[in-house]
Amino acid sequence: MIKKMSPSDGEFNIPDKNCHRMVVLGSTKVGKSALVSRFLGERFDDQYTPTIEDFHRKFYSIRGELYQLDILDTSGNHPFPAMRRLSILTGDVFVLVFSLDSRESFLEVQRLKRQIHETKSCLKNKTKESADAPVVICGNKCDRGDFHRQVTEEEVERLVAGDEGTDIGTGTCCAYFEISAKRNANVDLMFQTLFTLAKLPAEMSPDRHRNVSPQCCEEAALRRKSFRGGKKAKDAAAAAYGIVAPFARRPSVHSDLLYIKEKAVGGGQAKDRGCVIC
Ligand SMILES: Nc1nc2c(ncn2[C@@H]2O[C@H](COP(=O)(O)OP(=O)(O)OP(=O)(O)O)[C@@H](O)[C@H]2O)c(=O)[nH]1
Ligand SMILES: [Mg+2]
Repeated sequence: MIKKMSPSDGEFNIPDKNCHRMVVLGSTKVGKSALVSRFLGERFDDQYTPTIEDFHRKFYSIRGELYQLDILDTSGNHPFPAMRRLSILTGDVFVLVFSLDSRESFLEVQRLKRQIHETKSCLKNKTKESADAPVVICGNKCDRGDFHRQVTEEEVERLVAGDEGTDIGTGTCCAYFEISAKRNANVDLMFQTLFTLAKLPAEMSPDRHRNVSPQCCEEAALRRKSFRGGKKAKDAAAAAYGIVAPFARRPSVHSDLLYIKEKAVGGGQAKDRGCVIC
């Protein structure tokens, strides 16, 4: 929902209601960055590079309407808990990743699901936002097989349903997928489900639109003009395109904080009511 445009993005003029932020959370080395790479149409990398925090932005034209999706790839080491809390406060949709071969990473996803619910509940009464933000839980590395598996399907089902003994919401906005970022297995279906849960177009999923390079943008705009009114214009309006912004910069922490403060009715009153923003 945070709309921050660099000057070169200004021409897109995307309505606020079409700007969303997807936050990817989970323990270290579970494959968050590998999953984000798949989302951005990049190749899988066997090399591990720790993430501090990566920000990406993707623009879409879907059935004639423009959308902006910001993607926050967080650190599994979470050296700054306040940053994690801020990423939850500013996030609209969440991907929680654990590795099927790591029980500890599953326990971390349990904690994260609870933290998302508690953090969003804090804003709930002050905004129209629901406490049950759309969440998809991913059991990654299913390519490693049952021999390495440390988490049972029943345990995950209980977590998704929200009845594993903790009061963490109804679970109505939660789904689970076993995926492999390495093999690109179940990844597209997982994203489609996430966007559907969030009431966003399923075409935002990587397999449901055509990726266009930023250089093609102007050309496409020109062609749109020349197609105006014709069959080609109608076809273009019905289609779905995506562009990964090449030099997207993360909005500053300050602007994120201001956004949350404005969102929480009364801003400063939030603290009096027990809602500490950072
Ligand atoms: N076998 C297998 N390995 C994977 C898969 N996804 C990621 N990996 C590997 O797991 C390691 C960690 O992947 P990352 O995507 O960097 O993990 P991360 O969760 O982003 O880690 P942090 O940035 O430290 O939080 C890398 O060596 C990846 O190549 C998968 O689906 N299967
Ligand atoms: Mg990473």
